[in-house]
Amino acid sequence: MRDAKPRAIYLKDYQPPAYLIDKTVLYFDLHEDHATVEATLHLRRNDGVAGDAPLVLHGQDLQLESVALDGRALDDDEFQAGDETLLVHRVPARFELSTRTRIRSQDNSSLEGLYKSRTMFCTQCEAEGFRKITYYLDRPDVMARFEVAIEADRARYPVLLSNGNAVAREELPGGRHRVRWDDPFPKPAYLFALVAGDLHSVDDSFTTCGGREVALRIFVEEKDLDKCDHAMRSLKKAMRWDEDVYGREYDLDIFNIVAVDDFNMGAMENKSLNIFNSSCVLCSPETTTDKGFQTVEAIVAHEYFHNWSGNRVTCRDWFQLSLKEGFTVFRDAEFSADMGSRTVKRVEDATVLRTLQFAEDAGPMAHPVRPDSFIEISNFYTVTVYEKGAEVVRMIHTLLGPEQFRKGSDLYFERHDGQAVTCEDFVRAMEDASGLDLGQFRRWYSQAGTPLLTVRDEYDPERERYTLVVSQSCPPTPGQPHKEPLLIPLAMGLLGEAGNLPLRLAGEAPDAETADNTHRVLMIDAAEQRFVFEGVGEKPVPSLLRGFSAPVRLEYGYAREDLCALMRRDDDGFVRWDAAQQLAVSVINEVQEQLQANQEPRVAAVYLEACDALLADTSADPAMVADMLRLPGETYLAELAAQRGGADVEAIHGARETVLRALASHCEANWLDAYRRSAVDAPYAPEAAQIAARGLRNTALEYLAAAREEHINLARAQYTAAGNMTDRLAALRVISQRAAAQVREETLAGFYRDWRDESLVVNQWLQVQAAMPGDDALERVRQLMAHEAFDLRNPNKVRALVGGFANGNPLQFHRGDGEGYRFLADVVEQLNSRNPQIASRLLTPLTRWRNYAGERANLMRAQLQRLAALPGLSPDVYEVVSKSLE
Ligand code: LYS
Repeated sequence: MRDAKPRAIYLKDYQPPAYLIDKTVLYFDLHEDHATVEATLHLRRNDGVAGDAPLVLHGQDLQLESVALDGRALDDDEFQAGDETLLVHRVPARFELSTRTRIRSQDNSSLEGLYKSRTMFCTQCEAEGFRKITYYLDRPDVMARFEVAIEADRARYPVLLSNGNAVAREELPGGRHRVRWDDPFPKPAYLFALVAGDLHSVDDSFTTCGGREVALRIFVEEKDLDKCDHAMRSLKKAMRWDEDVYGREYDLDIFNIVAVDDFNMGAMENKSLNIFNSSCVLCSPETTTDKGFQTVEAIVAHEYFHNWSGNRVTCRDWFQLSLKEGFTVFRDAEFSADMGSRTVKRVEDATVLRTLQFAEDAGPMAHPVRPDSFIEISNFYTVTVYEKGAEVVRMIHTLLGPEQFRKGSDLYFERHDGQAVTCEDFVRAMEDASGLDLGQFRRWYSQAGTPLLTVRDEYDPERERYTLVVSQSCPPTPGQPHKEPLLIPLAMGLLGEAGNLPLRLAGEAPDAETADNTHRVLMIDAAEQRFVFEGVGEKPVPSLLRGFSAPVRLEYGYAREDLCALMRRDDDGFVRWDAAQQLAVSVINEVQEQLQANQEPRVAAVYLEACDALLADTSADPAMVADMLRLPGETYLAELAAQRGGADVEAIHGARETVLRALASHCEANWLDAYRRSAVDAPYAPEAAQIAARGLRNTALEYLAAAREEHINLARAQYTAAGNMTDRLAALRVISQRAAAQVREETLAGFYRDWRDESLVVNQWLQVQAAMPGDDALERVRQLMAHEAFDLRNPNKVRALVGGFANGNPLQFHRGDGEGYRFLADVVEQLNSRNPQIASRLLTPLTRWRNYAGERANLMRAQLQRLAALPGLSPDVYEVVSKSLE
């Protein structure tokens, strides 16, 4: 922790490194009360750098024991070890620098650098964690070959892993042993990894398209050996998919995954040694929900795909983070779409974007996909860099088409293999391969904020002309008061009485019509544009932003009947879902106004009937039906309300609950029918059809329990009979939300008795309780923090309980006396010094204080101010708090 205010760094100040490292030789000597790290760096002055440039290495929380240059120990006046750097004066053009440092991994609670998770040693180096291991040029544009030796107690740590290939194993005196690893691929330090533990592995193998036999291993604690099959299957599918779709083959003979319990993020793509949060690798039908299975498949694939998009071609600096993350999220989203249901995946991703990313764009931490500046890079592993970044790549895919896009990605990998590059290099490869000019498109990387498309239309029946007038704008964001027009691909169609109408723009010859002339992508590139369609024989309903073709908000004055028509009949799954959402939002808003005017609330009949009809249509995809009938969440509604002046938490909750109950009772018969008919008889499998059936059934259960108290019995019966965690947890959630106190408490207590030994299941139990209604909710959360099942050092537990409360229980988090805010700030204060990354992430809901009406905003801000005044604030928390108060 520093005393001076942390300072921002800027992309415009980027300078190439003064020195490069060709080879890094590391020796780790691991003990219970310390570890020593000996590093020999083979350094070389970079071209064009002045001969008197000092060498400045990064280092943090290190105890330096010795420094030697080309084998000669340096005197005290030949180097300077500061809090965060080691400076060596007067170095030759080529030399070897050897340091010996001591670190205290056992006390490292930041989970960054080398630390202990329960009984094992592991590392997390992205973004700037390697400097907590040894003095180094800890920046991604310095790529070195690594030779690593690990020495440890043989009984406690029989497994010693690092990147690349194991080249030697030796027994040592005193019950110790040593393994040496060589990684032939030069890499930045953030991709270094080390693991030492009493681990067991599930082994398999994969033969690449080029005939290379790759040994695949997933290392876990012995008790978890039976939970690795799905991850292994997912890995093999991902390896095959990357060959088929991107032509990318794996490049070493071994690929390891290790599961660790204490981990700040989901997983990490260290070269050939991926380290995973155990929640993102372990699964079994008994302990894991469908959603959990899908998450594991997606994250295993994501980390594997990084081997090319991230490791072989890496980032020049951390401002370019989206180069690897945006592209890799796009790749894993397409993989998931190919493995399951494309439309359902698209709807899920659009939901994440519209709820979380649009909110980030509208808040004080808004930043472009390629940020211009940051104080702490850990704060920029965001939905903007990842998910919006993926949408930007998706738009390039849409603009180029699949074949040109593949040519572009081939060129990108070929041109930049082994290099550390920029987002600009990616776009240029796409341009060079396709011949398309992406000049204006580049603004997506530099401009923050969510663009708004406002659409009007005119229909001229005489001339059979239909005109769409599309304007774009983008609200100001911090540091960017003025925005330029973007290039936005707007996928659309026109819905007529009998289906989609053929599309012909004025000026196009009738014979320009192609096979699919009912769908097209309009290029929006100016503040306002008109598109005139000819030969339109009836007034159509426009179907806009098909497939969520761009990460934008779109406003068009749909009548409710139009939304019903789209919901029922449009070709595009996203548009159907979005129409249902828009309809729900308008109905909820109407009820909110009625409630505020003290009127008897009336839920629009068109909406209830449209939903009932959808539910009765047994030919519809059950996953889509469930998605379409699920009401928008309270947090999303609050964000929408904030744009119109300020969110009233209670009114939103009340209105949503009224609509939910109306939908529940109006469709009760069909909900019951859906519940019964979507029971799955076959043995559990995490595959699309079963997941869809369970999704609809559990949605039906939620509505049924809201319709009538006696339906709680269905939930109780399902809870008892459930053969998998998806159904059991869904029933538990319904019981925890709607059952009478005694049933609720008994069921929760029984669940804990049954699952107390499964830490990941216990996290779900914590999260379910964090979201429980009632004025005692906060008290329950406080008590759970003292429960044996909770552990402040474990990020999964903190996220489940504290994050689950602050993000998943809006009514109680925003209670009028401000105690929810105080509670969150208290936890952030406790975590600030222990685990700054998690502390800073927890703060997100408080940063939205400007969204809330009246006194709530003041209470939220007061907690931010309290945090701002604390001594010893970490840069992570400092950045979020100070930007939120600006
Ligand atoms: N690169 C990792 C991933 O997204 C995340 C690293 C997080 C570092 N703070 O796969």
